[in-house]
Amino acid sequence: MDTLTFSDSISATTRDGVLLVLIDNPPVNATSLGVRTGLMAALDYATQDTVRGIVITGAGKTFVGGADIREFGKPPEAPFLPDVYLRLEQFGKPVVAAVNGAALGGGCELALACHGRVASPTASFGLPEVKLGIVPGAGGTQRLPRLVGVTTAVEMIGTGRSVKASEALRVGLVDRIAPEELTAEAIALVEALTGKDLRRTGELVATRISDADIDAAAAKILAKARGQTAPGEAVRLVKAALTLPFADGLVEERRTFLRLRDSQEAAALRHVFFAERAAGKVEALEKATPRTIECVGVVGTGLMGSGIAVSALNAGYRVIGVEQSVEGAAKGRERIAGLLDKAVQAGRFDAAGRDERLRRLTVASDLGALHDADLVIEAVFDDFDVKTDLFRRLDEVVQADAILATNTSYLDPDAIAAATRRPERVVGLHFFSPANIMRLVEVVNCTRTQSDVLATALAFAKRLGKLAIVCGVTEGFIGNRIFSAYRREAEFMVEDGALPHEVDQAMEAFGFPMGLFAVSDMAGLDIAWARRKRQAATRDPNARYFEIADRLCEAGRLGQKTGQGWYAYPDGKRTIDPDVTALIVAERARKGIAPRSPVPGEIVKRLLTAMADEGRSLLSEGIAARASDIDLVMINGYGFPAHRGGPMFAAETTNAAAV
Ligand code: T1G
Repeated sequence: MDTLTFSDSISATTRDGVLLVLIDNPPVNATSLGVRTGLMAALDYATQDTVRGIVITGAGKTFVGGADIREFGKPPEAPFLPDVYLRLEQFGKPVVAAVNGAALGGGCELALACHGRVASPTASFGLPEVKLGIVPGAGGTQRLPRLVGVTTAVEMIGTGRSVKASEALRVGLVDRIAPEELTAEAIALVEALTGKDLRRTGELVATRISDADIDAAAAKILAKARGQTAPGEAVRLVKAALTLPFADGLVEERRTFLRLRDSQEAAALRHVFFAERAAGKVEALEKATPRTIECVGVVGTGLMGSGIAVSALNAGYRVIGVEQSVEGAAKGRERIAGLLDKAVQAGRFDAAGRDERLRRLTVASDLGALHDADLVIEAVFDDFDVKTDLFRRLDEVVQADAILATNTSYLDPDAIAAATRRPERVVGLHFFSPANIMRLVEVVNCTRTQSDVLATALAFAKRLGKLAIVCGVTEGFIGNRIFSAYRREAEFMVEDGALPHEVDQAMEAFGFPMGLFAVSDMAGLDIAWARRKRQAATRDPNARYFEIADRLCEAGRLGQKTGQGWYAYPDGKRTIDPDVTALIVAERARKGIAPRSPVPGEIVKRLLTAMADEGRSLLSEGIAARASDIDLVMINGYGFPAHRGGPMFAAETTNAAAV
């Protein structure tokens, strides 16, 4: 069979009069200019009488991963994707998509514009544009509701959720699933459509189940949007498919897409997209070979340890939990089984999946059980003596090439490593609670950590599906150091004249799910208080010290758990408490501070600056490898709104805007 070449990324062969078009644009077959011109050339070629129809498929494991996000910063070049898809949909012969993998964004829109869709069992379909701060721009908001109904379309496009092939078949997104010969099945569908009136998606009528269903789906999406524009715009466009003629709907969609594509929100989310892919690249490790990990030990199966154990079980590892007593081990196993039950109830996997995980779990009360573990993670009480003693004992138990990882949040992992005879095998794995849910892990490259140990820790974190960010040794690593700077500045603002609820309201309006003082009340004020009391003896007497939090703790106001903290919680509802305001006023007077209320915008600007300044220190000290890593830590571990790009991105663009 001769191969026809239509562009640098589109080629074709012919089988039984059907033109088999292959999109080959590594790494994800993004619909770059070459793909668009090649598809147009293939359609020109297919007008010949010898061609009965067209099958389009992708090379490699992805069908089409969407438009080329890297082109977004540049002026769009014709032929534009909507025009390519419109021509394809209007084509006089059957065009069938043979979806061999992920069909996302423009890839899903390509499939929607075809007259039929056959999927491999591993195919998936999604319109994730809202995750990039935009909306589908090549017909997705108008074609999807016409194929699967408005309610499903609102949910899929408003959340950006992907659906597997089986769900796509159920909702009517695909016509067939081909477990074997995908291309042959697609050719068969071309034959079945030949000579028939072609079902053009744009000519279908979008079905409405009920306004209540649509509004319920929309309400859920808007509630989670928290300051983002794209989800609301996506919902508006999908609902417009019920009222606007198809052509008008396409015009409105394209106008909205172009407006959002140039928005700050889209720039921020594109920054996050590429930042996540840069994070995993650590130059120093290019030559390091990760060790094989089969058996993972977790010492301490409390809240953190049980979450880590579940995360490792989900990734397919054998897991050995260790507690200090037989009763503790039984409780630990129960806790882990409870988390697995919750995952079954949430539909993450079925009962068989849970049982298979439990078969890979052992929970013992003797460290000797870890003799053959390849990696041991400690998740015991965050006390230096407890951890160093444990590492000394582990040193005697595990194999010489086993890796020891500390989950400490604030202690010095170098000092913990020094308690062992082989500090080069010690690394930090700072999980965020709950560890089976939170994506973020700070992988701490201790001073003596060997490069293959670090590479192994990174590979392990990635296999757990975590967003692994490498950092150096400093108190609080990246996240807690930035958060401490944020909290310190917020406290000083309260001393200077702002009130806690004003700070919280400003940061929640910026996009944080909860303001800092509300978060402190939820976590409990006593934890930080205990740390401040431990540090009192070595604190610099000349440094500014915020005492109001101490006054609250001394008054027994420890947060939600005591019904009072920065706020009062009558019936559990967060309420501004005049007693706290009075205490703040008194403290300012005692320090001789003449309070000044912040001007609009000052709170956000001052707190973002504090975070970015600390971030710049982390970069200059070599603790963080790149500014975008800092953004990812704050977004994934501390609620920084992704659509603002993270503290470093926000500070940079805010400054740029100010210029
Ligand atoms: N454009 C440009 N580069 C992309 C890309 C894209 N759409 N998708 C991935 N890459 C790069 C990525 O940066 C990385 O580069 C490499 O490919 C491998 O990615 C018109 C306007 C497809 C599921 O949002 O979800 O279509 O680091 O590590 O794990 O309405 O990539 O190697 O240099 O993620 O196998 C909508 C985004 C776009 C999908 C593959 N589409 N991509 O996952 O590989 S907007 C998306 C993904 C749009 C239309 C609108 C995933 C993947 P490098 P990877 P993977």
